[in-house]
Amino acid sequence: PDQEEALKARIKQRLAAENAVIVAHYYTSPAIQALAEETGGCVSDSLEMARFGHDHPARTLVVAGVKFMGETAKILTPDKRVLMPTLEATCSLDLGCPADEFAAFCDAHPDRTVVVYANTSAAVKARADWVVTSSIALDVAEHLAARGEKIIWAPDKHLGDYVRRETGADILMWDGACIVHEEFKARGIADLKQVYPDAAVLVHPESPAPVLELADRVGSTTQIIRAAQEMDNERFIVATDQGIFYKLQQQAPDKEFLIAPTAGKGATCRSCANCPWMAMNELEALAGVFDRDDNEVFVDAALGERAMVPLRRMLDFAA
Ligand code: CIZ
Ligand code: SF4
Repeated sequence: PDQEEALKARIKQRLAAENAVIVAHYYTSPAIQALAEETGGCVSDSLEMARFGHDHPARTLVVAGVKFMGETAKILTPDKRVLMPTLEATCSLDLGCPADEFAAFCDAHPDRTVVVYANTSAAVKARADWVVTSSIALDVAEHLAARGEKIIWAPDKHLGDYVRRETGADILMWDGACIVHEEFKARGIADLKQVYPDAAVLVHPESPAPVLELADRVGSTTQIIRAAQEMDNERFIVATDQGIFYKLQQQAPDKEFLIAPTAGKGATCRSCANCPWMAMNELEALAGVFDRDDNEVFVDAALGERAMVPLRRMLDFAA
């Protein structure tokens, strides 16, 4: 604890000296989220992180999340310095959608509007017509379907399936998945519901269809937090990364949250459903963030300009 306090004090001092602010995701550790809040930074989903980083006057953004979030920040604010605790923090969706293969896939279907999830590289975004996050995925698909547009959806097939079921949009799917959300098990959730019949089930749409079928609400991280505040239930079973429990407990302190079961784990699992790349955002790495030379995010200027187009479309649509 003393060591943690010392690290936090050091980070605060460096943030002030460097005119920097922390932009953190809900899936980072409680210590990181608390520090971001104490220092005037933000804790949010990837859409709000993008907006916050763009609007904030700080010269340097310290992005505590995964690589695509740092890249998005750099694309939207090329004049700012964007640092990350480590550039090794990536995402199975980003890894599962290599830009060259994706470009060939799009080239083979030129009649389709290309919609990519925010969880992709700058090069994949540069090939897209739209970028979406889970909080606006349904709205964008509905908008496109209403205009009669056929869609390429990448990379998350579970989110894409959900969008297709809900909107009836004509979707050609890339085969990608999130290694965290894909592990939630409908059987385990049903068993837990037997123990706590009063609990409402909140599910992120990166989860497989059988899990979504058990949901009382399906939504993005922000929508899950809102549901927990609004719904009358006192107990919730939550199928998303357990990092979100920090915000859930903060925003709904009188309620109880249980992590949805994943493969081979029991109902009281505390270490499951935790993104290994988000977990790389440790306090030690954050304390050293200004002193290394291997953790600044750069995006090729021409590529960034092309990726900016669908990103701006996303922000304007969500506004
Ligand atoms: O699973 C993720 O990485 C999410 C939910 C990102 C986001 O949009 O906030
Ligand atoms: Fe990617 Fe899943 Fe980790 Fe989010 S939780 S960063 S989608 S691997």
